[in-house]
Amino acid sequence: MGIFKRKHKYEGLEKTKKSFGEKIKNLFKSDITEEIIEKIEEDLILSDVSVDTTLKIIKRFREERKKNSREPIEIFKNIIEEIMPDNNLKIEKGRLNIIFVFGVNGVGKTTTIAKLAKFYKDQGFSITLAAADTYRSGAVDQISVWAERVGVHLVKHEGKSKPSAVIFDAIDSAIARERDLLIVDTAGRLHNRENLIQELEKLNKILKTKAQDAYKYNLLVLDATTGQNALQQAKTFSEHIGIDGIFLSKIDSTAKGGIAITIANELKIPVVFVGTGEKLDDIEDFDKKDFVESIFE
Ligand SMILES: Nc1nc2c(ncn2[C@@H]2O[C@H](COP(=O)(O)OP(=O)(O)O)[C@@H](O)[C@H]2O)c(=O)[nH]1
Ligand SMILES: [Mg+2]
Repeated sequence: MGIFKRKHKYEGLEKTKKSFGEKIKNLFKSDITEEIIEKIEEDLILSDVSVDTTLKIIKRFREERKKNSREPIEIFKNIIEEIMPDNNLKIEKGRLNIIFVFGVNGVGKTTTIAKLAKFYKDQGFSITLAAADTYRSGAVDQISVWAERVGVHLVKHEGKSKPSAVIFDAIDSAIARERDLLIVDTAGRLHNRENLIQELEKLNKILKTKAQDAYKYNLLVLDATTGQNALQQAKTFSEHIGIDGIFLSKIDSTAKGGIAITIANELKIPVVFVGTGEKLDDIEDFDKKDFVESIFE
């Protein structure tokens, strides 16, 4: 079990389980010859486990097998777990927690925020959302609808405003109301990538300096269906804004859930949630052991 209580078993992983998990599991049923190892390697790569990560897994597997008499599939699962960092998200009541959400356009940020709000509201947290995507027309309306549906407080500005102004107000409001959790929505597209990064750097700084006592967590949303592209996005963001954890959205829409393993290994950043659909409850807190068990069960 993870740090959180599991609701259900990664239902959104069906596609990955069928095309990746079952294939590999079947390979492990035969004698582990060189030919089988090569096939495992191929299947890992086909499921968006990067070449580097695949080679690392296979190398460790060979080493472990020499000194370990456990079932090969168990050794294999264990290696995957070991290369993924642990879930490090620690939202606690009785203090202000801030989740700063960012990522490129269309990855699912706003939907994710609604899911997170519901997830924590169901656990008794008091929540404020900040509508700091002030660039795209319709963005404020979209988050307003979600906030109402979930039944949480939203700080937004009417008319033209700057994201920094919304964040200032949202922090004041969250502190004044003694909220447990403030979740900040941001834009995913400005004029260009450089612009977006600069804006996010600014917002990050405001959050850090204006809410010094808060527990702040920078959450990057990545779309699992974009595969290796997601990895590139994560690299770009992490060069400029610290990333504490990753929300991997749309895992229901891909058969290549191996991207979770790649991201975790190559960036050394934990995946802390996955999005498993478009509805409010389509969210799973991430536990690497459960994840690996679910794929290969
Ligand atoms: N299948 C699936 N769709 C998702 C998921 N999360 C978000 N979406 C969809 O992705 C699209 C973009 O979402 P949105 O929240 O507006 O993205 P944003 O631009 O990053 O804020 C919408 O159609 C969402 O319903 C998910 O976990 N699974
Ligand atoms: Mg949005």
